[in-house]
Amino acid sequence: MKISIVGPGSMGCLFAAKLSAAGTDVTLVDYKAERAGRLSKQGVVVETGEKRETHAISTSADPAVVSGSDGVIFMVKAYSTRAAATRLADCVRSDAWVMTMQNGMGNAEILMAIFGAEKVLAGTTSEGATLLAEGHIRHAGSGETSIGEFDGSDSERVRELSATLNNAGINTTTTGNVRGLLWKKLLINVGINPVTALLRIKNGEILDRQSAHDILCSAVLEAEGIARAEGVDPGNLNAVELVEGVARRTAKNISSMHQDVAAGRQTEIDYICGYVVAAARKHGLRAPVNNTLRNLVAALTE
Ligand code: KPL
Repeated sequence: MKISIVGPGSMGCLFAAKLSAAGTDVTLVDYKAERAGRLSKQGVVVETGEKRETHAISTSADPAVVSGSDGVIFMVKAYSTRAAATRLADCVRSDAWVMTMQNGMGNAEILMAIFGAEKVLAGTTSEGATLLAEGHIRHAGSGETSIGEFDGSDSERVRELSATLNNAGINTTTTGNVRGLLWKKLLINVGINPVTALLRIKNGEILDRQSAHDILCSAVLEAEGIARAEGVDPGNLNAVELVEGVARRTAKNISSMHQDVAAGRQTEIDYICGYVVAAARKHGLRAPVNNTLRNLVAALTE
């Protein structure tokens, strides 16, 4: 299977390195030509505990590189999905799939509008990775990855991709309930990302601080209520325990939003807490905890 991964951030580098180490033909796609050149030359460096490995990965800013791929995984920030997909729109093969493996909501809808609904897969991962420098990451905690057809159908291409990811050591399951899956990931991001970004703490520290943990609980329970108002079945779960479990497994990770705030970059808050607030409004409901978290994080980078 030949895969293109769009976005050389922490998660893009992690997936590219793991797939390439397992023998999959993988290409990283960037939009910055100079950075792509440097990454191709220096490779992707992955630190895991005391171990440090360098993986030679072909990286390109030429949209045409995706034309040889069986599938394209989008791992750019949610606010860049439209621009990235538009750049590649004419180069993705007619029989190829495209998959969002991003934080935040609304990415699959953008991919469907640009590539056609029949091409779109969606997935989530709770792997924890920190970008230490360009093309240099720390894999701070393993997590679960789940993928499926956006329309919920069963398909050979999803089974094949799942096998490829598992073969690369990325613990992957398939699901027929992608909407529930995306909301489940949203609950994780709602509970962990803003709190860690605002307090500048690692994921695990939320569990050690009573007040931080209180905020996590209020934000997650509020968002879960909105998911139910949306008619989403996030599965048989205790939402707070789900988020606590991820915080525990990725305890040493610096969440993506914390990394963004520390680097002075735009965050994905509008696609996480902001999405919950907008979804609540559609049903005549309010989501004051998520609204306040949204405003606090937005104020940090305004
Ligand atoms: O998705 C993440 C993120 O940082 O964005 C988690 C799962 C919270 C891991 O840090």
